[in-house]
Amino acid sequence: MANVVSIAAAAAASLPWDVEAVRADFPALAQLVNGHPLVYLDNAATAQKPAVLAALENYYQRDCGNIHRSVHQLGERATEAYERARRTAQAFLGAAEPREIVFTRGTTEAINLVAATYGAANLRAGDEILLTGMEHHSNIVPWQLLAERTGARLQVAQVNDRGEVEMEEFERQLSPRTKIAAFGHVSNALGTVNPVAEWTERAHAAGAVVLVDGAQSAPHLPIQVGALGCDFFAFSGHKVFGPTGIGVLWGRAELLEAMPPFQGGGDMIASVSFERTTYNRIPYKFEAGTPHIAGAIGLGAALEYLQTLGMTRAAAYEQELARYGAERLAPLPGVRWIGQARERTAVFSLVIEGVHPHDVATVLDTEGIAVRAGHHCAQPIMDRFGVPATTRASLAFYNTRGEVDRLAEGLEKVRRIFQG
Ligand code: C6P
Repeated sequence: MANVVSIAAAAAASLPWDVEAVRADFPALAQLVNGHPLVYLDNAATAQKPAVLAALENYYQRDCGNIHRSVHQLGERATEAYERARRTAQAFLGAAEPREIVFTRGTTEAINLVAATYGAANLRAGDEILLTGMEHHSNIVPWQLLAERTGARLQVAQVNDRGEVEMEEFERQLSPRTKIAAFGHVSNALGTVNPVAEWTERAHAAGAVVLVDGAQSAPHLPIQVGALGCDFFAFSGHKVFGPTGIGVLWGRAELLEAMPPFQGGGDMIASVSFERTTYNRIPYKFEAGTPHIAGAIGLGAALEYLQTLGMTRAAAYEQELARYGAERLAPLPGVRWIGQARERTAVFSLVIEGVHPHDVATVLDTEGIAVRAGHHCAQPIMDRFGVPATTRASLAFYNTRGEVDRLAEGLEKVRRIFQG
């Protein structure tokens, strides 16, 4: 796994990060909100977009045809652009072949796909599915549904006070009954970067198949699925600076080939009769119906943009910002944040004594600062830390130290308003 320390070291030797030039690629950042320059710190929920709009427009205004079925020029161009996006996603993940890339609606659908196909075909009563205590609901509920259908059980590796799952705990929850281990690479609620390559090795040794929820790592860390060693990796387009409604499931070809289809419909078949249907080859077997063609093309444009920027340099810059944020927020009286993992991304899940997280977010919004308040679709980890909700600031490579200062000033204002 690309760990944060090695990323920082690699970046020390590379070009400086010109954050103002990067910001110029994101038109939404240059607006006033409530009379203040926008400070967008809700990147874990969804990220702002660079050049993808041009790719969407080009598809809708020039190349608009359906894919894989029309021999006319527009259909051919659309198919080429869609399949090029698949190759870009393959390169972005370091996957072996384009056919290992399945376009989905996002991380949520990707995990549901694996649970409903691989899971339903391979799990039996008494089998176990290993999760961790910091999973997003999208990486809990599909497995609960599977458990209900099959009689399998969920096992949960618990989180320590720093917001980490210790290796001993992870291993304690593994057993020969573990058939699937599914865990987040980066926690959306805490920012913890999990040692997923090491966990994968242990899970494989126990005989389990491994799914990594990459929704919060793909936007912030260079990903090489080969180095992670996992069997499935899922991420969402809108969090990697691309469109909503599109995402990727990467899976090992031999697993995808053996899995039954997810949904039935056009394009996922080789032949259909009322007696018998045979299925298309992968990845088309899992892409029933007309897909989100424009979304895939837009996602491809976003991933090409990230490749040009360089994920290693972006991650190193974000690590610098995370350090600065910790320095700036730690001394604020009455403000604490949950999750103090040794390996973290630039996420601050804040709790201000005596102030409801939604009130914090509302006051910050009057200052033009966008954060998220709530349980972040990760209620079990909120319960673990004994809070119903937090105010979460989640940073990206286009945020600046000046914006972190604005956040700190905004939090001071919250305290003045509510605590006098
Ligand atoms: N987390 C957040 O504000 P979708 O909705 O399918 O694009 O992604 C789901 C998902 C899965 N796993 C993790 C770790 C996630 O963080 C998310 C989405 C957003 O934290 C919206 S709830």
